Amino acid sequence: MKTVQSTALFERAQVLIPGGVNSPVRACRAVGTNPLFIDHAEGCWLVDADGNRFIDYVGSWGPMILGHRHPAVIEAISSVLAKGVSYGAPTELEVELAEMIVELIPSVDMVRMVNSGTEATMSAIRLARGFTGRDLIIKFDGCYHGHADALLVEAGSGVATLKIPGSPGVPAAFVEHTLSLPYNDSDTVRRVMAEQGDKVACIIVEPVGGNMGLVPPAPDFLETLREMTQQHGAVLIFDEVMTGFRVALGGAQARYGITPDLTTFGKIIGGGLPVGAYGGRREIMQQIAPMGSVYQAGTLSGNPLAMAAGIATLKELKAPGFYETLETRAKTLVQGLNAAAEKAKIPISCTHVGAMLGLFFTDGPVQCFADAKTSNLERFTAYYQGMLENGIYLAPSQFEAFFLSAAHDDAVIQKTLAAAQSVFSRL
Ligand code: HOZ
Repeated sequence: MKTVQSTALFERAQVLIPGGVNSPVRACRAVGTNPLFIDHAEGCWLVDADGNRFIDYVGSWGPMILGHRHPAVIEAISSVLAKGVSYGAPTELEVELAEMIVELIPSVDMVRMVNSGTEATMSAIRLARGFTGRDLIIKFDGCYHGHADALLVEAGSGVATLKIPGSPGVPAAFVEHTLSLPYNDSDTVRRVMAEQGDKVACIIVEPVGGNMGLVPPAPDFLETLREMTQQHGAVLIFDEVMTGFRVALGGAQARYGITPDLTTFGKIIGGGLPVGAYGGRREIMQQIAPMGSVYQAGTLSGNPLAMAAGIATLKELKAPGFYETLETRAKTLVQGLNAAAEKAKIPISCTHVGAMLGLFFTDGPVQCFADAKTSNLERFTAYYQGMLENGIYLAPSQFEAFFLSAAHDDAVIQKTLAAAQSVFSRL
C-alpha cells in the first residue's frame, strides 16, 4: 500500500500537533502503524491522501450511520451554509432538533445542546450534583464518558488503549468523589449503594459498553442501576453518546426498556458535525441556568450547521425498516466473522448490538473491562494490519467498537468477510 502522502502529512503534523493528531487513538500507536490521512469519503468508502480506498468501519467513531456524504445531510448543511454559519443567538433549527429528540426519546422532556459528548456528560453530572446536593458519582471500569477530570478513572477508549492509569493534570481531589465499579456486576452495585447510596449524586453508565470494545449489558444490570438509583434518590444517567439513535431509534433505553433520569447524546445527533446534548426529566432539567442555578453555557452550542445535519440525519432514521436492515447485516457480519475464526482455529468473542460491533481475541464471553483486557493484543495488531492491507478500515484499538452504516450493503459485507477469512488464516 502506497503511503507517501500520508507519511509526509504525518511528519508535518508531528512538528505542530502533539503526536501529530487531535485525538490520541487515531495516532494508531497501539497497532504499530502511522495514521492514514483521509482525503474524502462516499457511502461506506474512505479514500486516503494516497488514493487508497477502504471500507470504513469507524464511521467517524459512530456518527455516520447513513454513510458518508448522504445527499439529504449535504443538502441540509449547504442550505444553512448559504445563510450564515453561527450567530450565538437562537435559531429555529435548535427548536426543531430538540422537538425530534423529545419525540423519539420518551425519557427526555427537555434538552440542552452542547458541542461534544464530553461536554454533555460533564454537564449532566454537574446537573445531577446540583439537583441532589450530593457529590459522589459512580461510573464503571472500561466505560468512557469523555475526558473531563472526574471521569478519567479506569476509563476506556484512548485511556485504555494507551494503558494510562489515570492522567497527570487531574488533582487527586478532583477524583475523590468518583467511584468506578466493575461493569455488569449488579451485586457490587447493590452493596455499594447499600453502604453509600445516600451520598451518591448519580450513576453514569454506557448502557452498552462501547469504549472497551463492545460489551453488552448483562440481563439484570441496567434494571439494577434503575432500581438502586430510585431507591436511594440518585440520578441515573445513560451515556448514549454512542448508542443513541444507533442501537435502536430510541437508543439503548428503548432496546432494553429502561428509563433513565438523564441521557447524554452526541455523534449521530450532529450528523458528523461537532455536537452533543443532554436531556431528561423536566424537574431536573429546570435546574439549568437561566431557569435554575446550575451553570452551563457555550458560544457555539446549537450551531445551525450541526443542527441542520442532525435534523436531516434523524429524519432518514425514521424510514420504515431502517434499523431492521442494519440489524440483519450486522448479524450476517458477526456470524461470518465467527465462522471464519472457527475455521482458522482462532479463538474470538465477536458480537453486536444493533449496528455496533465488537471482536476480541479471547474465547470466553466478554462481560467487563477485566475480560476485555484478556484479549490477545498482538493478534489484534496483526488482524488490524492485515485487514487494512485488504482494504478494511477498523478502529486502531482493541478497546473500541466498530460501526455499520446503511451504506454497508450485502456485497460490502461479503467483501469484508473474504478479507477476514484470508487474514484469520494467516494469524
Ligand atoms: N474517543 C473516541 C472513540 N471512542 C474518538 C477517538 C478519536 O477520534 O481519535
